[in-house]
Amino acid sequence: VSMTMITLSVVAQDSKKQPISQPLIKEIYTADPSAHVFNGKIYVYPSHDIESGVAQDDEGGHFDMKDFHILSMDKIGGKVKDNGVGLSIKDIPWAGRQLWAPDAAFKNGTYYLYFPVKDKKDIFRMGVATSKSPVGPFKAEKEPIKGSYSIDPCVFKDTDGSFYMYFGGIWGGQLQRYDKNTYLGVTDNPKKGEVARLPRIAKLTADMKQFDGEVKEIKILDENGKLFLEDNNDKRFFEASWMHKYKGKYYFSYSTGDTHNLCYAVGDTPYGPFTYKGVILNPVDGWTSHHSIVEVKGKWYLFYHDIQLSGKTHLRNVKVTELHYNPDGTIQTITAYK
Ligand code: FUB
Repeated sequence: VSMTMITLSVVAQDSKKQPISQPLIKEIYTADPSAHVFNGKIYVYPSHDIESGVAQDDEGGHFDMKDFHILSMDKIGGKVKDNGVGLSIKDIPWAGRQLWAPDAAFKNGTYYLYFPVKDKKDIFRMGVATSKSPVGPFKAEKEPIKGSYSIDPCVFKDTDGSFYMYFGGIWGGQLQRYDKNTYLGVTDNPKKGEVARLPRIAKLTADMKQFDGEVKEIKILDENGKLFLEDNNDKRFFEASWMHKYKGKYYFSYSTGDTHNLCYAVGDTPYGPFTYKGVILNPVDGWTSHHSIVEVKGKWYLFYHDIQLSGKTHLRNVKVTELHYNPDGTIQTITAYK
């Protein structure tokens, strides 16, 4: 997120446009929904947007979130419950500011909440917190995950029981500050002509609290097997990683940020390479687009957000709509407004 996002914060809303779905919850602002089915129930782990009064800045400082509320529901279309504060920034010992998009996982009776937050030096790192309940309260580890950086963790459980974290986000998400997992310091945003920055993957250790080995880049290739350039900003990775598996293939989906598409690429292993396949969700109202994809009782759903309730880019609301595949495994593009 960045200043461009702020200046475009109120995207002109066509009054004739009708949203295809309604906010899951209207009492609080929520964004970046990571949805999971745990023990037959649906849980959504979103960011909790607030108006904190922080001035807008180049790096999305006004996305100044301070806690997480976990949402739950028995079925899609059913009553949505806000389970209150599941984790607060004041209970993360190393945190500075900006508690951004989380994800969650379940293993051996414990729920794990993964989150990016800036440390006291204003550098994004990834943290983990645990609970015996899917809705918390979660207890944060004392330190960030070693070797973690940038934003937007997605924790994926493969069918063999291995867990992987996908992550990264450019501009305010700081991914461009790293080369070969080394911090370069504050750098310019990626420029046209450069190869687009790549999302990262790390396998998780058996205790789910650390990276098992080196963080690796994952390749997103065009139909000719070439990496995207920064110039291809309608297709290249910006932020909001998500991984799901469908009919044995690995679907890596993400936001293109400044062009506001949610798109996807398909591969044969969790590490890729992934070949770009198309747009899942056309741009929504608001600058950011961030999602998850989950199967519930044999149907597939896209959880996403827009700014229907507030008209402001930093006060978002999460939604859900059904997602459909074509017989060849490609995903039918969704437009969030009729
Ligand atoms: O919610 C804060 C940031 O905005 C997220 O980390 C990005 O994915 C974007 O949605």
